[in-house]
Amino acid sequence: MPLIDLYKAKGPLIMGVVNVTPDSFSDGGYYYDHDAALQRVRQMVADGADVLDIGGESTRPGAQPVSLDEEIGRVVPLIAAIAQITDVPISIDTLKPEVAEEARHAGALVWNDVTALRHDSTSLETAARLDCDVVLMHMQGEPRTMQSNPWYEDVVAEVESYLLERAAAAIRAGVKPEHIWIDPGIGFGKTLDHNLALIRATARLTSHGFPLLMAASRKRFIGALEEREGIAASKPENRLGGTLAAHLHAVQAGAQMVRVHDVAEMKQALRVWRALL
Ligand code: HH2
Repeated sequence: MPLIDLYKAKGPLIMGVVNVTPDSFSDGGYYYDHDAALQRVRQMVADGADVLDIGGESTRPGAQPVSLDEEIGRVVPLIAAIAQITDVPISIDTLKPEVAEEARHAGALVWNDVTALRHDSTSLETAARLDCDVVLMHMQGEPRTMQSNPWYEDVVAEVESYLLERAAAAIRAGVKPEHIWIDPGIGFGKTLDHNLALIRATARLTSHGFPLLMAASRKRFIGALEEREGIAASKPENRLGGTLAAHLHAVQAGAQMVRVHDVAEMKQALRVWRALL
């Protein structure tokens, strides 16, 4: 079932992050081991995750690129093992079409691509053939250098037109419109003010008919806001308060899914938010 139908049945969805990488910015190393990752997945399912996002290559600035074989080895056996223990939909966070394809065969139902199907010339056609949900994310530049000097004339208008253009390209390639999700890409080639403007613009970004994923969890802009106010930036694992604030703002404005490291806390926040509607 497309995730949009799950959203229609359940309301705002929680995507739990499982990074199987030694160097992710927020939880790098903790879940690198297969068994530890599986344990983390069990906990996220118990905590109420609606989708599990499995990533085998970090996208943080300066992260080491991972070979195709290494990435497949990290994520595919894990996805196969997850599919054995739960019906919760699995998402593969990769920019490589070959990884998406293997992951799909192992049981993944969503391709989450931070390059919006631009990384490889076969990405668009692969997405159409795999017949799964796709998350198209905005990024300025590439992960290694994207934070060096992000610049926009009008960040909201530029991100919006990029996402609509990528959605149109996906549809032209044969991806079903109901499979398309968009994501403004918090922290991907953006300053603090760019990130704040995009979160503030959630209602506008959701007004085009494509469901929106907001992924602010533990991101650097939360620490940057603290620094702007003259206090030390919190460490990624201490950014839960900022994460919940950003995500509740987005959900209130119509975001259909949030991507988090802390599923139980996000679930509780959404429960209270919903009770107050
Ligand atoms: N952010 C990260 C990874 N994947 N996917 C989408 N759709 N949107 C995002 O904003 C996004 C993403 C980076 O966060 P994280 O997974 O915590 O770290 P890393 O890339 O270092 O593994």
